Amino acid sequence: MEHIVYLALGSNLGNRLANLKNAVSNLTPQMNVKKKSLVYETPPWGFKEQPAFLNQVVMAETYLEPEALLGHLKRLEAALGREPSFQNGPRLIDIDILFFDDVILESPQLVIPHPRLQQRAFVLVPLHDIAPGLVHPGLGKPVSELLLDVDRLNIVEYKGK
Ligand code: PH2
Ligand code: MG
Ligand code: MG
Repeated sequence: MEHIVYLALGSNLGNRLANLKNAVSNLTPQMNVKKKSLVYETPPWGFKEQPAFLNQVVMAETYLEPEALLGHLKRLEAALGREPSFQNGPRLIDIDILFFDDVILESPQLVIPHPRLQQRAFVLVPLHDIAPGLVHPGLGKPVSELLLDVDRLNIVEYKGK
């Protein structure tokens, strides 16, 4: 069965924009990217003493099931040069699963929807670009409402330089 998934991408090391672009273009052929948000420059959340991030959200179709999708994304992160860091620490590329259809899943490896997405303006702002009416299956609220409860200060569209 074909699934609709939303992914959050982030980078704050190296050529951040190239890292996002490489990640999106290498989601294929296992995934068919249908929508892409703008790219935003965002202040680091969680651990503050690190460079600013670029963040983007994409919507894609895939036949992969959740665990296989996670494997695909982890292999892609490694292939693009990601090295181990600490929780919320700097990274060349991070690709997180936000939503997988309206599945609610909690396994030791994977929690869907992403458990912290509702706290993160760097996810909700780009997600709102492509899916304002998408309802969070656990919280029962659309992205447009979730966005009202986060601080989106200093999140700006990134136009490169
Ligand atoms: N990712 C994190 C921790 N903090 N902050 C921003 N602005 N953007 C991120 O993608 C990000 C973060 C852990 O994955
Ligand atoms: Mg992450
Ligand atoms: Mg991650």
